[in-house]
Amino acid sequence: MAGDAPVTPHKESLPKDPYQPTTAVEAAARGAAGLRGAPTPSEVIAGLRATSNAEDLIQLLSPEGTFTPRDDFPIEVTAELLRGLYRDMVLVRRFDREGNALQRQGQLSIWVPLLGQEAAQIGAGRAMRRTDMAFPSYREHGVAWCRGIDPTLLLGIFRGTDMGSWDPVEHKFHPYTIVIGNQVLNAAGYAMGQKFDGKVGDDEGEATMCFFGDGATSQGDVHEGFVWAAVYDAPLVFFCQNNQWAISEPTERQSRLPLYQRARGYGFPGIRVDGNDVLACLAVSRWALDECRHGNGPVLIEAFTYRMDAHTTTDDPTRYRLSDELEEWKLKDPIERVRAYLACNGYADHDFFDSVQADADSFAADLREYTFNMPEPPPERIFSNVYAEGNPVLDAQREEFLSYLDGFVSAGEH
Ligand SMILES: Cc1ncc(C[n+]2csc(CCOP(=O)(O)OP(=O)(O)O)c2C)c(N)n1
Ligand SMILES: [Mg+2]
Repeated sequence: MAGDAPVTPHKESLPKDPYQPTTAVEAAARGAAGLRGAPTPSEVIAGLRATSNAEDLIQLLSPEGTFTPRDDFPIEVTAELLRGLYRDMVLVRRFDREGNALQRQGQLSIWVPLLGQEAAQIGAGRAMRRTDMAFPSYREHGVAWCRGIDPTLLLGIFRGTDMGSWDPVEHKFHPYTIVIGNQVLNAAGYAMGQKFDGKVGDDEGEATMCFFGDGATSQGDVHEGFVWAAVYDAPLVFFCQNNQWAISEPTERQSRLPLYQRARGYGFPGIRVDGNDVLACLAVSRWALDECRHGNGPVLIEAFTYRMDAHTTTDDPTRYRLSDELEEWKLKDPIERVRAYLACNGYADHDFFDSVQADADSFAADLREYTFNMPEPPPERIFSNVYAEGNPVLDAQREEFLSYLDGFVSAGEH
């Protein structure tokens, strides 16, 4: 399918002088049009956080629920599409809030909230095809949802009894990765494999999407992944959810430039999307995946969003950030803007919103019921999925372990 890929157009159109700022945000971040040396700290922060410049931030649905189409990222907005995205986001948020509450009740050891990042994850997740592969970090419950993972399978990870027992090949969704940035290397290798196997080059091509945070961009693994993917033209969409915090470290401790602009240094396109706008995330992700499946990858997407809750349930964000910031981002809530658009355009009525609410309530009840009665995985599970094929040493160890368990059980019976 692949054939000899021509030189990709996006690479020819990259600016010749990499030091010349191309956008207002970059100019702000680097000081007045790059004529001065290092930017001041306030210029850095202003540049990193600027979200009002349409030139830099792809937005289709405003926080007030106004839709403005763009020729470069066309999307057919139908009632069915919007209702589906709304339902996805409401259910995923409910999953997240239940997970948080179950941790507080002692049912889970830890919870990693996605609150505020629903649009980024559902937009990206719904842009993927079944044949595409996803590599998550640990916060991607919304992407897992889109990949058809039974949400209860995520709960064992946070109870500490399981490593995630879905089949990564069947769902094309890699296990959660806690080691920051490490999945970027895995994803680069996988996408290079797609390229070597000739699965790239036309509309039927495959692509990979890799999810990581703003803090992860400071990891060596991410740099290495960018380099490998770039020089092999791997069909890889790097999807960075910039939620502006890496636990207690703000974005200005990670970069002097908006993160999407790092892509230029590696020779592939970077784009910043409003991460709280599900339509923009969907349209931009579809475009990026399409570039990749046609052999024009990789692409970096920076989804500019905000972590509305703590890093995890072990974290207390009031120690390091002001509540004003949260209040400001509540006005940009990803779900509310879709609800406003649906209601104002007659795409949904009370019955629709009530039925989604009822679905969320029964989903939550099922999750609680499951968690209170969560089965412990059998101890011999530790031997599963260690190697792709059988291994005599491991098989012998499993037998020995099973007979030990037998003895243990019989001893307990006497
Ligand atoms: C290699 C490594 N270093 C440090 C940590 C501890 N750690 C866990 S989450 C985290 C912050 C990650 O921030 P970011 O990449 O922005 O993702 P977010 O949690 O905001 O989604 C750190 C430093 C880790 N898990 N792995
Ligand atoms: Mg972060």
